[in-house]
Amino acid sequence: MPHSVNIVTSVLSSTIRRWRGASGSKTVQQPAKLIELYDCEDDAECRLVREALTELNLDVMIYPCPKGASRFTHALTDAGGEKATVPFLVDPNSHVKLQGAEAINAYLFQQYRQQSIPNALDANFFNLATSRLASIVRLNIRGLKALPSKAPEQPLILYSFEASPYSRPVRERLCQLELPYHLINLGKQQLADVGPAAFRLHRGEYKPLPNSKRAFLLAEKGHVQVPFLRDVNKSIELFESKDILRYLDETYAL
Ligand SMILES: N[C@@H](CCC(=O)N[C@@H](CS)C(=O)NCC(=O)O)C(=O)O
Repeated sequence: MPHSVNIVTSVLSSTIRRWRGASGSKTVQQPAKLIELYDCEDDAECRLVREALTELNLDVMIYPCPKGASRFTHALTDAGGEKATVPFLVDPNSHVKLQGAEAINAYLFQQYRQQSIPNALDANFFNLATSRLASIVRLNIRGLKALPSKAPEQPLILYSFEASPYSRPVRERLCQLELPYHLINLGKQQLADVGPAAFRLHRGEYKPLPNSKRAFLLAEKGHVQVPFLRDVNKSIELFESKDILRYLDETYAL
């Protein structure tokens, strides 16, 4: 599929979900230990969980489990039993293990915002239906299937936010290749963050919130743009979605 079509259907996907998972809270502190999520990028419930994680500004270790997956299926059943399925969340901070978007999102909001789950992220009929539709427009009608791949020694690191149209194709490929990744959520925290990286709606010098993950990325790399991939195994850092997709295929697909 041409990259432009890939991005257009990704925009459509985010629009169907009304751009949930675009904004993130102003929270600075991350929990002491990284939350873990067994996830499939095009699964309707998994999407609702990832939207909640962006909204709560929580980073997470993603263990991709696409159709026909094998790399993390044992870890998933070890964590949740024979019938465990995605989305499955492990929070080592509170020793909580949960399955399903409803239970996971209720837990995340209670634990990390002391609030009940907002309607927009509840696993109700409407949200599940729009989340399914958001996958259908990506034209993977039969669902994301595992592709043969090499396992990296260390997980990759991806800066992204759930609704980012440029990041979604990268997350899908990471999922198909069953590549584990530390997902750093960079949801929009203020008006100045809004817009594509090349022409933000706010004119003038871009100033992220002080002390935020965006501010750290700006200080380190000179600009803030997602997707941004770090592969510590190969000492590679890449900003452009097209380049990242090519890199993943060339490096990890078999
Ligand atoms: N040409 C880039 C475009 C990336 C881009 O504009 N990403 C948007 C999010 S979808 C972004 O970084 N916006 C600025 C921000 O979130 O601060 C690519 O293909 O990766």
